[in-house]
Amino acid sequence: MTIRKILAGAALAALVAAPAFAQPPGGGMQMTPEQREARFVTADVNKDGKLDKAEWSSILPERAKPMADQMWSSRVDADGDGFITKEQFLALRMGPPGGAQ
Ligand SMILES: [Ca+2]
Repeated sequence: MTIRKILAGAALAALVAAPAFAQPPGGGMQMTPEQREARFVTADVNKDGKLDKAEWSSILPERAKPMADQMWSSRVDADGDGFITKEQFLALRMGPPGGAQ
């Protein structure tokens, strides 16, 4: 009886735990590199392979747009050339405002 209970419990635990392995680390909230690249392509409306501030700010979430100027100059276009390349875009950490810089 006790052994049957333990076996049943182990089987149940395996069933419950199994779907967790299908989830990416972090609960799937992070965009994959492929999704980020697709976003860059969407934002690059003039297809010159880089984003200017207007293109970049067009893909910001609404709540982040009031901070677009500050984010652009302090974090995004850090070298101040007026554009970000795809490599720079993919390297960005678009974390919540006030997070680690
Ligand atoms: Ca562009």
